[in-house]
Amino acid sequence: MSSSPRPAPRLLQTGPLVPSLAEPLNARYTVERLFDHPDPLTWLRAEGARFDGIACSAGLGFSADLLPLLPALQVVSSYGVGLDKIPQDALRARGIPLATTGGVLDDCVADAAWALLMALGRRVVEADAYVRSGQWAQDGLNQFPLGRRISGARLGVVGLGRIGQVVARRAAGFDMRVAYHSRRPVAGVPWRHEPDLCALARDSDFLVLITAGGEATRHLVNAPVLEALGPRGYLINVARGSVVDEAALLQALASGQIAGAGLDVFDNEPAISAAMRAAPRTLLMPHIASATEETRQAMAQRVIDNLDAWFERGELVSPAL
Ligand code: NAP
Ligand code: 8YV
Repeated sequence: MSSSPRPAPRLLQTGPLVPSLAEPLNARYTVERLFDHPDPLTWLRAEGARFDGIACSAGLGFSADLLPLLPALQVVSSYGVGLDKIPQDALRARGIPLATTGGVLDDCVADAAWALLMALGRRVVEADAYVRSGQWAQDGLNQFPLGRRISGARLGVVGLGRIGQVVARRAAGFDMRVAYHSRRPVAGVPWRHEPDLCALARDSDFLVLITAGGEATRHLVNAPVLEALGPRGYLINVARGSVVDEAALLQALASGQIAGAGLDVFDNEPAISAAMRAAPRTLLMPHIASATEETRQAMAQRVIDNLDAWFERGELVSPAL
């Protein structure tokens, strides 16, 4: 007698996902969307026992309140690498493995940090506006404000994890002097570890933030760090808005205490403050550091690969917990 095929595992989708992920996910699994329900917790109290896995994104994550309502939960697969919106402690306590897209997006996030760094230093966006507005024709040659030299400059990297190491590696092509800050020195890398973040800021022309987010790094970059970075120092943040004390940053930009900032991430994104939108000497991006066609496709595929590996073999391709 042939056994009937096993039903597809049931996934709870906790927030919106890009179509390049949602569509293949729906084709392979039985997926239900928590956020379609007006009172999600009441619905989960009745239905939660049916779910084997969670599919979520790093940007939205999900609340720890969901977990007690999911007694059969086996695995969580997240689109992205940030863990700041994922209830890591509660997952760990239940022994539920978490997969992210760690490693898949390193190059593109590092490239985006470099795009901000180069554009800030060489005033690319201002220069474009200057030419288009006709101001160049009015001023004549060589009137546009001078930029800053990138080659040979000093790069400080805050957080030398997967992405931070790629940011640092790229600097070799620009003959830059690189140092980094993290809680623990990283073995086997050629760059100097600086345990004092103010000292690193003081010694940097460009300070790139690519630490983890969450409580441990909240306002790591505060008024004293910005003061140390100084009027010739640029801040680049591709980590999380919470890593920077935004009020102190706005103050430092307004007073000229730092040279400028390139930001991909913010407090309260996407509804960032009016003060931030109007801040001088800033380049702002809408949290798109990983957003290339190639990388976003690879991230979607990795979310699925992690789920398939779990439900087929009890393993994860890129475990984070
Ligand atoms: P990772 O490999 O886990 O590296 C995280 C780094 O942060 C490590 O070097 C860690 O070193 C450091 N760190 C953690 N807590 C710290 C603290 N309190 N003080 C100083 N350093 C600290 O992570 P990753 O894959 O490189 O990603 C890093 C972060 O980038 C993610 O968590 C995410 O928030 C952000 N990200 C943003 C985008 C975007 O679109 N803008 C895209 C991808 C990722 P120690 O533990 O030794 O301190
Ligand atoms: C994505 C990110 O924009 O990986 C992360 O932590 O911040 C970005 O890659 C995000 O995950 C999409 O929700």
